[in-house]
Amino acid sequence: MSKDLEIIKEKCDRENFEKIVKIENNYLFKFIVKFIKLLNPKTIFICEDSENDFNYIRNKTISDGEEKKLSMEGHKVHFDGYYDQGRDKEHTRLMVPKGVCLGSGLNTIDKERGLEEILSIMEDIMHDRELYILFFCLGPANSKFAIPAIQLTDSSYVAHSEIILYRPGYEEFRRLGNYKDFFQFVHSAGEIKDGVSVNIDKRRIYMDTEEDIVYSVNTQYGGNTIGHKKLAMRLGINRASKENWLTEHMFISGIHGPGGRVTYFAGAFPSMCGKTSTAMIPGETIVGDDIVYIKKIENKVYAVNVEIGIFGIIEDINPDDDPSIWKVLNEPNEIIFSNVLVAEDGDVCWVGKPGDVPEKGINHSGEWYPGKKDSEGKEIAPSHKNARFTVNLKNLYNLDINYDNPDGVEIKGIIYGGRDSDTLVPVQEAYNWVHGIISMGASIESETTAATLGKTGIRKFNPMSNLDFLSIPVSKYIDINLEFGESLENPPKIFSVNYFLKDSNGNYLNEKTDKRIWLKWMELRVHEEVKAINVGTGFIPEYEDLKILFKAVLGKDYVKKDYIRQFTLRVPENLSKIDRIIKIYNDLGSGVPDILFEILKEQKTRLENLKNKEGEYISPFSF
Ligand code: SPV
Ligand code: MN
Repeated sequence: MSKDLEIIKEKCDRENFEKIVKIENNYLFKFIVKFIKLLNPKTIFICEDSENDFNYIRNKTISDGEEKKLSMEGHKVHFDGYYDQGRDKEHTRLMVPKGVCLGSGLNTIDKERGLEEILSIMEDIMHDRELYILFFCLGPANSKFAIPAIQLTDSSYVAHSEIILYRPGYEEFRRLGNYKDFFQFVHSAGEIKDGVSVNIDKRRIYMDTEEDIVYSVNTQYGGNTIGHKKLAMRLGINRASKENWLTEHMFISGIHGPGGRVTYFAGAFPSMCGKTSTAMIPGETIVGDDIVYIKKIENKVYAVNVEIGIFGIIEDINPDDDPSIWKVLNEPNEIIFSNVLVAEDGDVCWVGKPGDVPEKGINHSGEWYPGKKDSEGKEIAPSHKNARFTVNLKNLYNLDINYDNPDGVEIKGIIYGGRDSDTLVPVQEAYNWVHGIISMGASIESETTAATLGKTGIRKFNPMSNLDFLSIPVSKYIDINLEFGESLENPPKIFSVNYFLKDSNGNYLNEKTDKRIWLKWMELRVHEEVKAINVGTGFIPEYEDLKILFKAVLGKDYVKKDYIRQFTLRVPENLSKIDRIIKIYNDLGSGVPDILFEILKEQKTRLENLKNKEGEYISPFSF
């Protein structure tokens, strides 16, 4: 027996030891030993791809208090600490070796310093705890897309979330044998009191893309801890950049067109800006809602959902707007609710759920009652804005038949969205790939939300909605996106959408359901079945086509007045946006492709000419 296996054996019982030996991967054994020495767990549990092992984790969530059972079977609730309710951007850092520069916009720390800090925080941290070792596969197993990945954690909640959200990977590891390029995640919730991490001041999420390893400590919130989610995204973006494919913050949906045709779209939106609700839109079918790998295969574009579940926002989920999720949440499926309000009878409540709010209950602040204030005097809502549900896709009736297809689905359209109250029209199509990547994807600005800690409502630059997750310089990332489509004869069409446009009184100009129409219109555009109007920033829909779609899909009369209000070209706002984006890229310094400035300046000239001819606010009927 090797020295490494001997060390592992000391911490395992026979059953668990046999499970690890069967993988026959020396790189894996070395990795585990390194962390046994650092974390010093009391015991180790190895999780195979079996219900038996998954049940072990599920039971642990209850016995160690990280989750509690709710009244409906399969439903459980987990609370993160009061100050641990979102991604901690400040303490999430890429560790970079000396001499490497990732440019501005990315949060970095010198690798030597970072490692020293994180390793010292993690030292001995599991001395009184069990270490769970879990294996997953990002993307469908045994496919061109698959990336095997391992999670070490002492949190049964994190382990449980991953069992719901990712494809099992123990058998994939066995199949691969002595394979070394797996992603590695090491997490400890740190000291726990009343089920939550207490040492929040020492919360750190440090990433090492050279070694494909991410460390996370003293936190429980999923975006900081579930390795295979946003932590794997940083590793994925780095790997993709070297191998000429893409890792994106996107949903995938099958949009159902005329004659039973299904056309797949992928769409990037910043957190809490309608990505999941778009993926879940009634009448269409979902492949995924958060993270995709996109590859070129024989001159076409294919994508897979990296995950197999949803870690979705629960606020405002209601039976009318979200029938599929509503059904899932009200049936005895395996669900983890996080940071919701739990009433005395074990029923779950969230802001925006139809019905009365209970007079008391338990939420992320402990015992809750209406009017309760926190230590800063701020009133505590029944549920946190970033409260979520975790559920496997197989429970959805609107799941697309290709959701687990190892070949992926062919992507014909790419959508970029953001939270923009005053600039972009509700939907428009780019002139071509390069124009779309630059003027839409690379130019996304979005008002901040509660998905990250900090102030909300501030306009922030967020290229491809991926800025938080980049592990390579922004300029290089833009370049890779440009190149990806340029080599294709027939790249996917690119669109931008804006669900958040308001009038001058601050009222939304669209109904939530209008996005169904934009999707149907984009589907028709991909197949060149409707015309469009060139307005200088792209192509917008013709009124008559929307009118037909509104009637057919929503049974609504779409009046000209609404069309004009929604699709009026707002020239001053568009010009200011271009100036802001040019300044941001200028400030990034060298490396930004020249074409980016050229495309934006051309757009500016087009808009200025239009302004001279037609004025500042131009009706779509004036084109
Ligand atoms: C997001 O914030 O984009 C999410 C949830 O999808 S998190 O896991 O926090 O990233
Ligand atoms: Mn996300």
